Amino acid sequence: MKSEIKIVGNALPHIPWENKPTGYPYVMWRCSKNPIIGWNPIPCAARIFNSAVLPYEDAFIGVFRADYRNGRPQLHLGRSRDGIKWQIEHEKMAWQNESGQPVGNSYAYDPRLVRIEEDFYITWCDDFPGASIGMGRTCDFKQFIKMENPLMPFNRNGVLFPRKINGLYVLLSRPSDSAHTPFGDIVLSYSPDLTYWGKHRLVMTRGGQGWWQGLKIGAGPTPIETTAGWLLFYHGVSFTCNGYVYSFGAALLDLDAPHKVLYRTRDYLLTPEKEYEVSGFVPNVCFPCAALCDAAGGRIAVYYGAADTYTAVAFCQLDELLAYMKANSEVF
Ligand code: BMA
Repeated sequence: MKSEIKIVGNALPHIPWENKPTGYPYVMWRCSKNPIIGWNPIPCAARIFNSAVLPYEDAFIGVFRADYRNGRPQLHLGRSRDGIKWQIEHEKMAWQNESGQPVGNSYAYDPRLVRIEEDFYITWCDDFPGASIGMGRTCDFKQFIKMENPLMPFNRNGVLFPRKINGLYVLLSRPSDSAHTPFGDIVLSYSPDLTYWGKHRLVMTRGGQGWWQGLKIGAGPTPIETTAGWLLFYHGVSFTCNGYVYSFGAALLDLDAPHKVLYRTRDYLLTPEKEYEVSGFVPNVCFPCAALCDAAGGRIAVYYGAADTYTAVAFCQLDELLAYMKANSEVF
């Protein structure tokens, strides 16, 4: 029986999609074309991963994390007709301030991309100095305006909700340190104008029974509005004797008070298993930063970085995912 719960949004008939392989027992399955972006994809960059995409006009657009051959990451724009084959621009995105003056940066990584009303907003990890959340906007993907940093350092994984809630913009973030942060919980903040942020609330903490999320957690793609709550994919990290392992799970947040967690996956949905996830520049990383949704079919395609080297895609169906989350939830 089909559930009555729906994605709030538009139909996306051309969403990249593959049906679940027959007999596959889990709720999330990988795209057979993975990895969709491999080593040395453009002349300046050795690796493109942890990137964000959206439907745009009758195709797709994305902001990509490109790690240069000197090791530093920058943001590049990319376009695709099918969401799988991407043409990434060879020059990094050029930012200007509100007065039209060019602004540079020393690095930028882990972008998220969201449409709010008529504008598109990009959040990323910026150098404030030190890891902090950068925020910018565009209305045409030609001119990019860097806005004020919303929060003080150190912070990462800034993710905006796609609409105001009770008249306020909402930003998820993960307070951190300036290095490889051995802790981290997800909080949210409200703003009337995308400049001044406050009313900070704890959303959820690391830990619980799920050792996969025992060390730290961080928001992934833009939350997906459903009639039952906001669906948030998030990464969770476990600390092993061989280093960090990045998996991802999901939570359902209350529609009107999104710091309230309704369900949360006790087990991961996806963990590094495939060669392109367990082996690369940083082994054992699955790091989701974007999701495309087809509201008509309840289909969701999650884009994730694999091993800090590749871009990959995994699929799920809203009905099946929510039923699984309800039956296997641990909220703490
Ligand atoms: C985190 C971020 C991510 C990266 C992950 C694994 O701290 O820097 O960009 O994918 O580490 O290296």
